[in-house]
Amino acid sequence: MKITGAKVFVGGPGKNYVTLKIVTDQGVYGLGDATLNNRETLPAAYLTDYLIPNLIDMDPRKSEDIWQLFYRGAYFRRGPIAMAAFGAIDMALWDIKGKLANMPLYDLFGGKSRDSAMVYAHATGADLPDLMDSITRYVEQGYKAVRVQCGIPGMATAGYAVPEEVGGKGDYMTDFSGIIPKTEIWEADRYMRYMPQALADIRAKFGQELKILHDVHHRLSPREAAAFSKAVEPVDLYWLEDPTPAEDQDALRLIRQHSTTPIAIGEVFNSVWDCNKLIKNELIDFIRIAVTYGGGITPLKRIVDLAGMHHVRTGFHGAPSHSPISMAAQHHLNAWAPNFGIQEYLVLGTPECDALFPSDHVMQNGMMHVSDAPGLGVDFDENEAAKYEFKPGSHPIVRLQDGTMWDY
Ligand code: CS2
Ligand code: MG
Repeated sequence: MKITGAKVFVGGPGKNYVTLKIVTDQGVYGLGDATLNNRETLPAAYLTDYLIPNLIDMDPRKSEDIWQLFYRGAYFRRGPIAMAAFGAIDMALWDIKGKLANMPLYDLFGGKSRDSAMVYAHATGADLPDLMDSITRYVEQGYKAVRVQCGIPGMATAGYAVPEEVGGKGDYMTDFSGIIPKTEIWEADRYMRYMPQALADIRAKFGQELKILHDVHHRLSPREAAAFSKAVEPVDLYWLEDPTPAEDQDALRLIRQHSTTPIAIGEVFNSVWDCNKLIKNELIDFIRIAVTYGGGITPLKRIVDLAGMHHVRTGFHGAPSHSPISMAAQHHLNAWAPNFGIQEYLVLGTPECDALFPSDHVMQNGMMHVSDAPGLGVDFDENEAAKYEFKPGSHPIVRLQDGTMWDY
């Protein structure tokens, strides 16, 4: 059996999805997602210019050897661009494997460990009352877990993941449009004075059953992160995410020494080596690495197993930049993983997105029911894809009040 061709598509409704399609001499094809948010053309070029020419004539069933070949053979390996490109190939080869076996991927991994997998939504508010309304809407839809973010009174700009207009209603998505980034202003002391009480108010209003998550988005120093984790302990968060930038992994010890608040980290990680120390030293509770930037299903299965040995559960990244293809790969991993925790779930869910990626993975009452179709269980409509073109975007940047650059 041979790979006879592969093609990359960039574009989509409201997002520049990077979709890889690998075709074989037996008519079976596989799909992969290489979407690297706001840098989408880079993994696309890596695939088109370097990897696809090597794939032609290879046996698509040898997903392990092909992964090792590209990873070890790259020399300048790791990093989000290369790993997103390897990840897309790996997903597509697993998709082919499942279709050849006529089995959904979760069965190839070892079978289902649960009937459905809990997901969490993003509730946001310009201010706390606005956030409370947003949470109410998700609770009414049956969500059992909600990530909560709101504007901080007195902060010059709205802050991470909150609407720019006070009192704005409805779901908010960060404005990534345009190549010149927008600027947000960050004030850690104001945030630290306000947010613990806001989280306590949310707990008081919604009761003990709701799973409450909060994302600091890498903005606190290790000491501040330790103090914040301790201050929010009575809220009983499901997790506190990215309290501090994770490049300095030893800093996580300080948080552990001061608090029992569960910590989730890893959405910007690219390999098992980024996770290894945090998992082995049991400095985190949830690993957030994504199947896309983490290099695909093959390495993620290893990370899941390593995590399981150290009481670390999964909580894979699921920002809207992930296409339904990588989300499908994660739905299968989530159905199988014995140490599954929760899944972030924000697929656009518009009729345009559903037309581009037809699938029968079903989200209901805050639970994801994985498709039983062979392979990934998601398709890609090339006629629909022809409607979209690449539109460059940028993450906002963050500065302190005096202009000092900070972490977004
Ligand atoms: C966020 C991300 O979903 C999350 O937890 O931290 O949305 C992040 O801001 C984006 O993925 C950046 O591209
Ligand atoms: Mg996050």
